[in-house]
Amino acid sequence: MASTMISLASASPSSSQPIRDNSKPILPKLKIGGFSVAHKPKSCSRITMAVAVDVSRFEHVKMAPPDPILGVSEAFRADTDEMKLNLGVGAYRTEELQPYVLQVVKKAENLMLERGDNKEYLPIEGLAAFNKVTAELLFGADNPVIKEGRVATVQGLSGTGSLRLAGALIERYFSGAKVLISSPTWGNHKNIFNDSNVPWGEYRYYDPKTVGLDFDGMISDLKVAADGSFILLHGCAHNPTGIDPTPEQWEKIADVIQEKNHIPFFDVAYQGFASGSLDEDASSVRMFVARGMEVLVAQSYSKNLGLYSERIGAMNVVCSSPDAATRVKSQLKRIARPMYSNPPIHGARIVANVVGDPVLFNEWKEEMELMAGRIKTVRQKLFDSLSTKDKSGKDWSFILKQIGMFSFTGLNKAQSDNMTDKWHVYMTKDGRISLAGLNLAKCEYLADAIIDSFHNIS
Ligand code: PGU
Repeated sequence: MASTMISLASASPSSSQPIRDNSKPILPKLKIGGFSVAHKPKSCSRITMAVAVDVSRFEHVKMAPPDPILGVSEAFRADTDEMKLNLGVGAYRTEELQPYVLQVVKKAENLMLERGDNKEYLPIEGLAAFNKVTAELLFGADNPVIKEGRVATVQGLSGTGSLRLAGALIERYFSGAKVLISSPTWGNHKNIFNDSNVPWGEYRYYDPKTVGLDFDGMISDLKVAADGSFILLHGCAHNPTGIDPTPEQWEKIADVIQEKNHIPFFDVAYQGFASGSLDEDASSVRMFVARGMEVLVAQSYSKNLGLYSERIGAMNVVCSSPDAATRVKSQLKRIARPMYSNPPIHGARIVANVVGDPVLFNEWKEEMELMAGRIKTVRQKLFDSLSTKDKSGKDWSFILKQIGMFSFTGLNKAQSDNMTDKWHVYMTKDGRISLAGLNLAKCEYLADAIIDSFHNIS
């Protein structure tokens, strides 16, 4: 804490308020009621008291609330119960509930060591080899938009940083345009657009009655939105609900977006994690692009390559002409430069090495299928355990219909609190559990916790 001298001057009425004046000479101090008060001789016409108080210049800074997702991991770490289970953050764990570094990642890193790759600054737009393969992975290598040079791709600080770049681009060039996000969505979307000063609204997505997609609600909300809005869509494995539109529904969504001149803005954080197939999980994005639409796509390698803290992802803007793509890219670089100058190289090289090498690429696909497969196995086991143990007749089959890392249990906040307080199961308060943090051994325990919370807490 800093000690601040406050001078109290009483000579003129206009200076009767306490003033901060660091230029005054330090005066002899008297102790009054715990404060040190500086004393000045009587002959002086101005009476000045300098009060030294222990006061921080950050006194007005309020405590921020814990993050609804990453804060759950902090609480988990502090819990000493041996049955504790962290189903909060969407991070893949092994059957032993340990973090997993993919074998292909280790191989790519060894390659980097063998080659003696340096650590020079990357260009503002990132590693060229990464930008090339990431766009190819997303759109398909032989997609005309790539061949025609119509995609502006810049490396971003994973999915979040890439979304934030797009937020800044929208704020600068589409002043007043709204971003419409699904209700519910990944919590950080709202923070990203708030901090980008981009207005946002919501479209209906989840129907608690059917525990499924509120397709009609979604379509009518897209129809009434102002023309030319940005529509944020989860490319696959919708977070938190695990409910994706069917291919037919995607087509209808694209119809409305085209009719309304909206701009589709995809967040692809789980390519390969929903179905186990990279191509299948990119099919929604590719369908919009095939219609000739201009599309924004944020990509993340946190989950599918397990590169969480390497912060590697990309922002892609598909434009109707190569010229527009060049200009958009130049502006994305301009936004990135004062924010973080240029992105980190390590994760970019890993992705470039894995995706750019046919042998490693195939090994990656196998490992991804393994990860996606383990999640599907615990999903099935959780459903079986719930169905066997719960005698109430409740239909738990929605768990099997959801895809990706998460299950949206339908538990409310009080029930979710019970999961944590009584059962030491850490999860987000919207009722989402990450099945990637669950193993077969703990499915029965989790089922007991869910049944107790669902039936005994209102
Ligand atoms: N978009 C969606 C839909 C996500 O679920 C996530 C991660 C991201 C983007 C951003 O991930 P990056 O690591 O920045 O690439 N959501 C996880 C991870 C924890 C978090 O909230 O950042 C989750 O548990 O929801």
